[in-house]
Order: sequence, then structure tokens, then C-alpha cells
Amino acid sequence: MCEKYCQLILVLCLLAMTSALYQTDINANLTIESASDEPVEPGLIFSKIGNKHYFIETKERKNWFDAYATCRQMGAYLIAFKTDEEWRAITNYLYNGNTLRYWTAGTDLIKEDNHIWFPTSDPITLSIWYPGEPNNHKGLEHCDELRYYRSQSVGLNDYYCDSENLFICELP
Ligand SMILES: [Ca+2]
Repeated sequence: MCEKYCQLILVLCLLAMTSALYQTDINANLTIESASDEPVEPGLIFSKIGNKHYFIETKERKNWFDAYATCRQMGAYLIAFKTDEEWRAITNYLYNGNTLRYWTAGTDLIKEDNHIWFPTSDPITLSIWYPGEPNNHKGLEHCDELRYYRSQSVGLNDYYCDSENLFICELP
């Protein structure tokens, strides 16, 4: 009898802790953002693609929060697609026939079903969602990835924030 209830309580505790942890992460990230606004000289790790400089993580996968923090430590932000030209430049640059996933700045963590570019809160206005997305699968998808599918098409997809993905940072 206890076994069943104890397991349930444990799961609930873990959920509460995870939720609190992510809340802390967001607050911490907001602090990091205001604390390190020094511009970074575009160096070897940043590539000029189109008109901007980007860091593209191609090896180490991180959850959305850690990816955001990593970009901030470089004086950059997770990528926010503001123009069709930028979307085309990046997606053409990255395409290599694989089914890769990269975190972007898109999220609806602040207000469910309202996807914005974090932290500017600019709405995602481009028609770059993959067909059928964002679908908030199981009510748990709140961070937006740039995703290549096997059909060789690419689009934005809302996904689990704690999943580990590659990611793209852009210099402001
Ligand atoms: Ca989705």
C-alpha cells in the first residue's frame, strides 16, 4: 500500500523540484543577462552568415536553459529569426542531410500558447513553423527548436525544454 503512494509522492516531489529549479534558472538567466552586457569581439568561434555573427554548437547538447546561459556567457543570445532572409541563410548553411535539432530563442514558458523570442518577447511572426506545430504535445512542449526532418524539410517545433539539443547563439 505504502509502496504505491510513496512512489506517487516521490514523483510529485520531483516534479515540484524540477519546476522550482527551472523557475530559478529563468531568474538566474535574467540576472546573467543584465550582469554581462559587454560585447564580445567576433572571434574564431563566431561565423558570419548573412549579416550577423553566429556561434553554432555542433557537438555538445544542452537543455534549453543551459543553452541560453551558454549564449549569454558569450555575450550572445539564442537565435531569434526575425526575417525570412535570416531563416534561409541559416537553414541553408546548416543543412547537411541529417535530422538535427538546434535550440532557438523561441518559447511559450512565459505565457502558454504564446510563442515569443526570449528575452525580447517579440512575437514569432515568420511562417517557419513545421506543419502541425506548435502542437504542445502532452502539454509539455514549451521551447522551440529548429528541426530538420527526414523528408529534408526544416521548420520550428515546440519541444521539451529539458531535452538536450545543439543550439545556435547570435551576437546582438
Ligand atoms: Ca511539437
